Amino acid sequence: MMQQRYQQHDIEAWHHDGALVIPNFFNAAEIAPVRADYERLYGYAGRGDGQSLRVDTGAPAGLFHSKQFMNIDALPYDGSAEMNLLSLHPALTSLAAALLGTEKIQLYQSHTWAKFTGEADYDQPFHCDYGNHTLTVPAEDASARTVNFIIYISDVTDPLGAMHYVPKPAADLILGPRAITAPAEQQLDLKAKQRSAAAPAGSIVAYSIDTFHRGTNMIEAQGLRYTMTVSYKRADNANIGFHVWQSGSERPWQTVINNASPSQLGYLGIPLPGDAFWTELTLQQCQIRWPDWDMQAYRIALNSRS
Ligand SMILES: O=C(O)CCC(=O)C(=O)O
Ligand SMILES: [Fe+2]
Repeated sequence: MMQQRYQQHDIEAWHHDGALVIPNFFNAAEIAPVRADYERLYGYAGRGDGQSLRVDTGAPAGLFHSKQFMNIDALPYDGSAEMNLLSLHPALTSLAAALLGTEKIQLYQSHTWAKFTGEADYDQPFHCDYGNHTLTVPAEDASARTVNFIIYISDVTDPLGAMHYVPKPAADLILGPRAITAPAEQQLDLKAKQRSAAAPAGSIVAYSIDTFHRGTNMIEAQGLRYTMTVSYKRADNANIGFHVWQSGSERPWQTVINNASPSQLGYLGIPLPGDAFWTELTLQQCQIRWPDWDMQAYRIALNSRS
C-alpha cells in the first residue's frame, strides 16, 4: 500500500489557515515525465526577452490581466499517461478525501499553467477563487467547499512567482463579509500578513475557495513556472463546478480511460464496478466506444451480482 504523504496536523492546519504547503509531495520520478510533457507542450525557455515585465497599475497589490492566463490546457492532456493521471494520483485523492472529510469526492478542475518571466505582469490582488467555481459563495461547512491544489512541476520560488496567501485568522481580522476580490483599502493590510507558498518541484499547495491569495510576478530573468491546478469537491455538491469532462469528445480521453483504475475513473463520474449502471449492454457498448479500456473489474462485479 502506498505510504500516506500527509499527517493529521496537516489536515488541521488546512482547516485552520485555509492553506497548506506540503514540500516534495510528489517525488522526482513522478514529476520527471510530466515535466518532459510541459517542455514539449509549452517550451523550455522564457518568451520575448525573458526580462521581468512590470506594469505600473497604480493598484496596491496588482491587477488581473488576460495575459496572465495564457498557456492553460484542461484535462485530458496531449501528453503521457503520467501527466494525465497526476490529478488522480492516489496520494492526492487520499489527501483530498481527508480534507473534505468524505471518500465520495469528484475531480471538478484540472488544468495546466505555464508562466514565463516577461510574458505578463503576474502580480494579482488578493482574491478568492469562487467566482468561477460556484454561482453562490463559499459554504460555511468546509465539506461543502473545495480543495484546490497547485502541483509544482518546476521549482516555484518567490522570484518565480510563488502564490501568496493570508492565513484565515488574519484575513478574518481584516475583512468582514467579503467580496470575491478584497477591497483596495484592505490589500496592503492583507499583504502585511501574506505567506509565500514557495517550494520545490513536486510540492503542492492546498487551499480552498474561501482562501485569500494572489499570484505574484515573475522577476527571475528567463524564468519559467510550470504548475497544474487540480480541484476536488464532495461528489454530491452540485453547487461547485468548473470543467464539463464530457465536452470535447475528440480530446485524448483514451489516455485517461485506458490507464486509470476504476476508482480513479470514479472521481470523474464514471460509475464504479457493481453500480446499477453496469449491465451487459452498457458494458458491451462502452467496450465498443473505448476498445482498449480494461473493463474486467466491471465485468467481474456484474457477473458476481447475477
Ligand atoms: O498561479 C498562482 O500562483 C495563483 C493565481 C491565482 O490565484 C488566480 O489566477 O486565481
Ligand atoms: Fe486565485
